[in-house]
Amino acid sequence: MQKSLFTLLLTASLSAFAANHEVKMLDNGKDGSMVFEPGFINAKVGDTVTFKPTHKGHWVQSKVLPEGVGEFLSKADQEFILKLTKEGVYVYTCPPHRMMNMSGVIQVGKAVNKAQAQAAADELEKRSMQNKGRLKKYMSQVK
Ligand SMILES: [Cu+2]
Repeated sequence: MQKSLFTLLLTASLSAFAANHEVKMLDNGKDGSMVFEPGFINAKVGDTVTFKPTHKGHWVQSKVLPEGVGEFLSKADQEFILKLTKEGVYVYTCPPHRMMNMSGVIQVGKAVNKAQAQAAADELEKRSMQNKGRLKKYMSQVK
């Protein structure tokens, strides 16, 4: 009883400060073609990220996640809400536009898995044919 009340209060206090971050999936944005906007987000545990299918033909797939977070793959042209349950760096991509460097980064609290995220981002960068350096720029904002 005591424990469930504590959980309830904790959940309530977390959600009171939780923010939602919106990421648009675009054919063209401020950072170029086939792009998540914004491509870098600094968030807190408990926040959510809503991926908006602003233009058609995009979706989102996880590449690197903090330990204990389940992989995700959204459906094409559908809004997708990601709940940020653990701190660390989240790297994600748009499968059909991975080669165009349509990938993004979310930092939640401390970047506990930064090395792993950096390695995945470097690999995505290396395989990109267009928009070179964009994901690298997003990763460089991880503190
Ligand atoms: Cu895309």
